[in-house]
Amino acid sequence: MIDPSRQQLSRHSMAFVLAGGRGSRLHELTDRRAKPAVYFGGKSRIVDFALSNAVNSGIRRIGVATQYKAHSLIRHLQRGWNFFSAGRGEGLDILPASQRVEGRDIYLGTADAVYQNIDIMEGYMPEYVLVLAGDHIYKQDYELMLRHHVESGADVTVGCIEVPRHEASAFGVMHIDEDQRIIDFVEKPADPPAMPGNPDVSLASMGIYVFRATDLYEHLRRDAADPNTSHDFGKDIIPAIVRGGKAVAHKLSDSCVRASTEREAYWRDVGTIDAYWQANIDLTNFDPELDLFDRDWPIWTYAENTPPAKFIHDEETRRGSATSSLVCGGCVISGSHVRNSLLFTDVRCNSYSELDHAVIMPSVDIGRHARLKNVVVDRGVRIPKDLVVGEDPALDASRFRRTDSGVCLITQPMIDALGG
Ligand code: ADQ
Ligand code: ADP
Repeated sequence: MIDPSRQQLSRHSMAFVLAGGRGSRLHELTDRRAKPAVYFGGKSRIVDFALSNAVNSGIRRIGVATQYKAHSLIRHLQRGWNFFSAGRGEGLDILPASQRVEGRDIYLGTADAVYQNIDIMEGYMPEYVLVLAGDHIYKQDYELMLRHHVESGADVTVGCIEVPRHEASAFGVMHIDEDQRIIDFVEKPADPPAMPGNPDVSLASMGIYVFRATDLYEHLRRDAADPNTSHDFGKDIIPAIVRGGKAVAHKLSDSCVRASTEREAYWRDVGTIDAYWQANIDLTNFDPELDLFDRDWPIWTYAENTPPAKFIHDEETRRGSATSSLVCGGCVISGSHVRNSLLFTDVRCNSYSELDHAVIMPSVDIGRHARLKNVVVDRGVRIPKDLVVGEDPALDASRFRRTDSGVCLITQPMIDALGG
């Protein structure tokens, strides 16, 4: 049964998605597109997760700040996220840094990206603003986080997760008291503090924040007038509120979709080639932690209109199948074999080729007799016939971007450099 009060707060809220960062640890995958525009999970882009969470939570007013290499991202947003009803005050605004503040044509930091759009936000008169990062994979009901914010009377509520302490220096790390009030917050500490009684775990910021709109504008205006800040939420705004106001931590497990314990709460940064490959390959598991088949919390996206995936069994090769794999529309697997792999739209696998633990982005062509194992292949790459990757580490490292754990990223310029 629908609870009529359920979406009250989200209906009066605006989501502001920060989608301007490069994500430099993804190397060539973000040479031409921002990290939020990178493909994920077969049909989606990374940014679709934050946007779908917002829409599924009941939020109907969204702004997306873009900066770095924004064309691919903007095209995706225009094609896939234009279903709002303007007549009912709904909508998604794409907000490039566009000299809205005199003398500035870039966003100096995450706080500045919001600050430069205050006048647009004020025009929509939201009561609460949810600041989101556009580059994480997770499912969260923001309505519950909004409620927590209102009930605790905080100046800011910071979404957080428990992470292994040895990984915590990539995050804002906090200490909280028994009422979940943040008593200390350090951005990306070299030696991250552990959680009390749990020396191997730290409490990390997810980089998502809830504010009452008028409070947010005030904090941002104060920050903008201060010559000594870097205009960043994690470095400046949040620590300042922890020192002088009330900041409260909201654990993902308290509003995570279909998970109730901290351990079950799924959240991935996918900011490195290894993490990106692993999170995509995990989807081929029998019972993956991230359920893309959950109809109650769909991940909305732009999807091309494609014919069905086709599997052609070839008598000569005795192949023509995919096992434990996700295969999107428009793919043709002909006389080849695909296992534990994820194929995005319009991938061609030609006779005798083999894919194993491969993440293959749209419109890739796999030549005859090619064998690829533990790879990420960028959009549109033409894999030449007979290419073998994943069997000779030294050779792989000399031709492609090979990670320490043996995953190879393959792009078209790398293929072109092979000659022949
Ligand atoms: P980081 O992820 O390192 O830390 P940052 O690189 O600033 O922070 O990116 C945050 C978000 O803002 C990303 O979605 C990025 O795309 C976007 N972004 C970055 N620069 C931008 C700009 N100039 N204009 C528009 N958008 C921009 C943050 C917090 C940490 C927290 C981690 C969680 O600072 O405290 O732990 O997120 O990943
Ligand atoms: P998407 O990320 O949407 O799949 P592509 O991978 O085709 O798109 O390209 C990413 C971005 O780079 C897009 O903005 C596209 O217009 C641009 N682009 C594509 N090919 C080239 C190229 N050869 N040189 C420069 N820019 C390109």
